Amino acid sequence: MDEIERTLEEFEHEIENADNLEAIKVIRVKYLGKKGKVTALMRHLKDLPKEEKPIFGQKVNKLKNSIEEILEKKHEEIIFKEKESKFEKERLDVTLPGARKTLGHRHLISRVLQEIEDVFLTLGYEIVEGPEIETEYYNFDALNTPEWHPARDLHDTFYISTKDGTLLRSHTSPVQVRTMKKSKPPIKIIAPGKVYRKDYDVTHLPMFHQVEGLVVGKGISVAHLKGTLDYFVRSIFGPGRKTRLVPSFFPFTEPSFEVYVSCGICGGKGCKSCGFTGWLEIMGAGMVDPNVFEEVGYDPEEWTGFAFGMGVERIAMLKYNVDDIRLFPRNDVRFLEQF
Ligand code: 2NL
Repeated sequence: MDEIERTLEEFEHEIENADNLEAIKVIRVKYLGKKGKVTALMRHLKDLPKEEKPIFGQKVNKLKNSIEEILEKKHEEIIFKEKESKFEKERLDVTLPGARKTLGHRHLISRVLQEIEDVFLTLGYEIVEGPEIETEYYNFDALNTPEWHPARDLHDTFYISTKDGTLLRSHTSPVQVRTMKKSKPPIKIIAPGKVYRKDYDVTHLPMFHQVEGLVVGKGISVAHLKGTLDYFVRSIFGPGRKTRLVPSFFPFTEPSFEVYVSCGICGGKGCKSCGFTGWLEIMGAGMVDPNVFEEVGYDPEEWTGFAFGMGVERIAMLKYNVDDIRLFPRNDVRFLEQF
């Protein structure tokens, strides 16, 4: 009887300190297993005198039932605690704001180029493209550029080979020459693309983007050129802006002009950003030189035309008030994301 009492006390002490399922299993085997303490007490029953058997039997049974009950309770308790600590570890605050994804966008130069193209598409122009590796013939000769012209200099143009006259085009005019040679007038085209010049400072890049335009027809005059440039300027810079033509010179146009737009900052009064003139230069233009028409097989007595050429980076600088052209290809996100 004392042994039963002691077994229970011993069991209660051990179960008190058990804190995981493995420990419970060990205790269960130790007491209720085949070689366990309770099982041993059961076996002891047959050695007792007949009259002591019922009482002893009852007590051992009670002991066995208590142990089973306590083990079961402890088992559930541990499972509950383990779940609780697992949930605590996996705790998630669903009310926290999400991590915002930053969205990229197209480069400012791509967008301004698209805007320029859209203006001329609206006016019914066709977009034509051509090779960036050109020949001296298409880049200079066909455009009435004399042998001695400084633009042909090794210091200004990237020659690939001076032997066969291959070079990186310095403007997109050769695309227009190729188009005129391939098709008959009337034509109305723009030629956008990359061009290359040996220049690098706040207003010049060795590679920049150009859009040239060419219109050839019967009776095309400076009035058509001025009207077209006026429409272009107001589409890109806003309806309040004025356009002005100033006499200039290019080998491929006669007459030639520098095209100016009224300053958007001072409204034409004169300020620091327009050099106190009230005007900003945006492109070159002119009436196609008869020599260029002769070269491509158009009769200059029958056809006239105007042409213009602009730098996309320059248009972007004027429109968005950027003071250093080198910021565009530098691609610093802190700059790019401002547009
Ligand atoms: C400038 C000046 C210009 C042209 C480009 C052109 C093309 C042909 C015939 C005649 Cl095929 N002219 N292009 C005409 C005048 C000016 O560009 O300063 N561009 C940045």
